[in-house]
Amino acid sequence: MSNYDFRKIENKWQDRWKKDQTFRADNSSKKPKYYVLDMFPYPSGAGLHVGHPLGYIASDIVSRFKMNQGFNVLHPMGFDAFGLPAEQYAIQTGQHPAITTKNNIERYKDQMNKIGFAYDWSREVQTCDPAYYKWTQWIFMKLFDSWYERDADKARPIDALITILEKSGSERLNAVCDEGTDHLTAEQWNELTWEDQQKYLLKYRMAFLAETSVNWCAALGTVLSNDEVKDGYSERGGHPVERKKMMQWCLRITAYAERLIKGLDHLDWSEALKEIQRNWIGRSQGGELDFPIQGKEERIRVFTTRPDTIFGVTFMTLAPESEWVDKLTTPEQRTAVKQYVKEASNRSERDRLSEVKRVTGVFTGSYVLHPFTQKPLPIWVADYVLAGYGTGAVMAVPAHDTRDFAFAKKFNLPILKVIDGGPEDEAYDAKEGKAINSDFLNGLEVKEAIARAIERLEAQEIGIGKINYRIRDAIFTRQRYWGEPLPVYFKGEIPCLVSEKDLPLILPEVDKYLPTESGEPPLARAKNWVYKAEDGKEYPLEKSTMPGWAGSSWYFFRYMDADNAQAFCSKDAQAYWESVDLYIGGAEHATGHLLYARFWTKFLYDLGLINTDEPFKKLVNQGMIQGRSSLAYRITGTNKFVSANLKDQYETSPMHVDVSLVKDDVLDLEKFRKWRPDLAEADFITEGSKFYCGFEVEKMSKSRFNVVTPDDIIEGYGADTLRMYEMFLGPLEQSKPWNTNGIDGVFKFLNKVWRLFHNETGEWAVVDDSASPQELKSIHTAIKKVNEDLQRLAFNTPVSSLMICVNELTALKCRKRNILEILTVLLSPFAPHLAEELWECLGQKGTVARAPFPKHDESFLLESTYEYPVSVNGKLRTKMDLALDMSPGDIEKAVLDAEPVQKWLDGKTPKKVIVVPGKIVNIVV
Ligand code: ANZ
Repeated sequence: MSNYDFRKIENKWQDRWKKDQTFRADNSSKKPKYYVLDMFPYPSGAGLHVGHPLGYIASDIVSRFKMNQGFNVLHPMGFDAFGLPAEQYAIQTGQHPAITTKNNIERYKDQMNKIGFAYDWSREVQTCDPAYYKWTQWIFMKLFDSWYERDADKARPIDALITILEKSGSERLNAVCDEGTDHLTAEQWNELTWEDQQKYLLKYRMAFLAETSVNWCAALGTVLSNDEVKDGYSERGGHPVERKKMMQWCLRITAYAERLIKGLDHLDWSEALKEIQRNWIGRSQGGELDFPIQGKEERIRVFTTRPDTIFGVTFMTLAPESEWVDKLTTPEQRTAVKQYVKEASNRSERDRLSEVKRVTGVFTGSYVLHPFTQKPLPIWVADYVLAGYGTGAVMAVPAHDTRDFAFAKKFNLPILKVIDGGPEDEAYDAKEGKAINSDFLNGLEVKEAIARAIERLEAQEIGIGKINYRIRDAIFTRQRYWGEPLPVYFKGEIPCLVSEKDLPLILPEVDKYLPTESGEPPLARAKNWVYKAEDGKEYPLEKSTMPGWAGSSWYFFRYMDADNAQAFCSKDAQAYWESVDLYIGGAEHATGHLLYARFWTKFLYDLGLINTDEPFKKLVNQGMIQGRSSLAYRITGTNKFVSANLKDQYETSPMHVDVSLVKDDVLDLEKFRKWRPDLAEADFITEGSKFYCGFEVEKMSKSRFNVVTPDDIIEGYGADTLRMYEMFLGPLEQSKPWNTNGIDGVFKFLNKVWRLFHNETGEWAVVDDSASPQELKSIHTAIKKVNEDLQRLAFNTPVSSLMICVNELTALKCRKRNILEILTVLLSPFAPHLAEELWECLGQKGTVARAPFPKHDESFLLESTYEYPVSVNGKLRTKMDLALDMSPGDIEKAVLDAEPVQKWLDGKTPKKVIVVPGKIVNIVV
């Protein structure tokens, strides 16, 4: 090969790797293991753009580096293949989502293979594959068949709960269950009908049915998570979303709240990411206390983080959804309250919390009594109080809480500052009598005062200390087609699991992917969507499917043992691979996927099915690659466009232009006119002969015509250039715009590497001579840098080090085998195709991916020679490179023998030779 023919090289090695299964990981190896994982993609119709592979390239470099270091590396890839886009497409076109998904996956794999990833494709998973979702369903069954025992602090099989209930009832049970679950004695339990026992168990199961208030999007026919709703509209499609109560499957993630927080301490994740999870889980320590209702026997319970402010309470606020609202509204207030509750129900939780300025509320007409002072306090309804948090009721302390303050201001309610435990308002104090004994809070720091207040509340049986978590149980159903069917059928109202032998419960065919006319999910359209139970009778199956995050909550275990038909992952495979050593993916999964995956891992661990309770030891969020959009400025209301630098002279509106029509910001007018029929007649005001576009850095997307695909780059420069260039753009975690300005430089670099091994006429030119100290120094400097940088997951700096090294070796005209062999291995994680080719040419057997990674030798990095300035009679005449460890006598001899010095001596014997080792040689004649 005369020059760097990247197409030929890359095709050759991609075929070879596939044929030889080079990157197949071994489940029973004596080598140490290393598990590198990317967050698997949802295969969208648009394919990969250059932003997607950023993380994949980084993880691939780490995988290859670890292979070179002698690890048995697991580096798999798969597809998160259930999801909304394929289903929306199905609704529009009638195309089965399975077909769309399959096509998209093929496209993705093709694109990935062209980048030369070292994946073990034999372990590929697709979440929509029945052989895979069988186990997703199986895990769901385990969740249904488990409960959480607080004393043991873990999930246990439901049978253990049944045994406890039979023997001793639930009185002494310390378990996670629905709010307000009544206690039963053993007798009561044993006397319950089967139906009632099942209903009771549902209050404890880790997967349970509950009526929940959800974001219902009628247009999409499904429930959306809070993340998927923006300002009352669906993020996807912008359809209106309303709050609605629905029966939903939920998972009791709240049982794991504390463990999910504590587990973070031991993970090698960024502090920022940990903080996001901590905030999401939202632990708050405080107390719950009861306020008696005036004129009634009942009490309203509130949750407060500041029980020490109890003497500053001047009113109470209830969530509009609170069941107290209806009970406490007086006839005079009924119309106003009804109206208010209706309005509030259409505001999303996020809006209700964030719109601090929009203070709204309504008086119920009723009062509670202050638990210490007995003073009546008005009860209001306010939508800043959330139904699902705490008790849905707040003791309002306007002097100490901003939202309560705003509310008190707006509705003219008293504001009472608490100083040293008691109220500031002496008049109040006097009027209400001396019964208030708030002395117990005097002179304490807030923290102490809170503790003291809780003690007092508990002693007087007014309240108890309580830790609350903001996280809610996770809704686990979607009223959609393209997801895993829940392995559940109904005997009347009672949900029952299908038998394990009937898994997978295959997603049925339907005539349309829409909800039915009566609003039932698409599965209601399936013929015969029933289950034949052991009693021989047929029962209706659940019609909702699992949410998108089901399959992604455990896929990292499946890769360990992907073909296992007997188990989701064998114990042996799990014992060997244990957990993911390095996980790379987008920051947008901070609260969704990463929490669910941790939750399922802890659950499987509790049941003894796996050996670890954290799935991802180290995690890195790669930055986004933004698009660099091109804009052409249209003179408003015309079909005339003006070059960017002249645009201020006109009234213009920018229009996105496909980036493929633009080079160095200059628009190809010919192509532009052909781009769209309405532009065929377009006019231009140019600058000289050129028409310049403006630009904007923004998200890469089809609608902005700024998408660059890896295929485009590979076509022009090859995958090795793409890989190195993406790394060269900057630190992995940073977001950066795609900008091809530097790509030529990287391409030239790889050509330069090629030319180190080949002479001008393209022939192999590597020689067996021994290396010089400078060559050794150059390569060992690179070895050191690359090792150190990859160790700390820096990918841009080793690319520069390799460039420096190649420049130096080129300048030294180094074609020496022992140097170039090292260079080839150093380069191989970054530019694996080129490295394999050179490795083969060097006569090496086997893949460069398994060659030992070079280690540097510190002694080569030290300066071993020094360039002595040699003066004759005080005038600098020449310079000489001499070893630093030479004796002054040897230096003198070497200098006097040297030809340039002989010339200056002109046959004379020097009178004096002054040698300063490591500095200078001076000759006096
Ligand atoms: C009295 C008080 C005085 C409060 C004070 C705060 C400051 P975190 O930290 O988020 O847990 N609260 C309780 N339940 C609520 C609900 N369902 N919706 C909205 N707000 C609720 O917040 C707990 C505090 O938020 C509680 O403590 C309560 O107000 C309010 F100087 O009680 B606090």
